[in-house]
Amino acid sequence: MMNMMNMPHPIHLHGKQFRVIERSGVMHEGYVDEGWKDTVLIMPGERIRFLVEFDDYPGLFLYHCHNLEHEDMGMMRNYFVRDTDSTGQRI
Ligand SMILES: [Cu+2]
Repeated sequence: MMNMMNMPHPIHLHGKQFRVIERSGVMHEGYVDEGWKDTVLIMPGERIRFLVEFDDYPGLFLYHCHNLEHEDMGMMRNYFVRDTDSTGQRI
């Protein structure tokens, strides 16, 4: 079985745009983290932090690796966003 952790992953969020605010690795030539994105390339061992707003609707969202072999092998996940009130309690 292929070790997917030693490969770059172009990670895509469905239905949302985001901004990369931190990258743990080095900025390689040609990388551009500025601006709004829906996909970001993450190199092996690297972590990123990003900001995304969920101000229009709650619900089930999806992210996945754009490398189709990775996606087919499980690098596709759902996450659920819930509404909260001003104190952070779920509505
Ligand atoms: Cu991948």
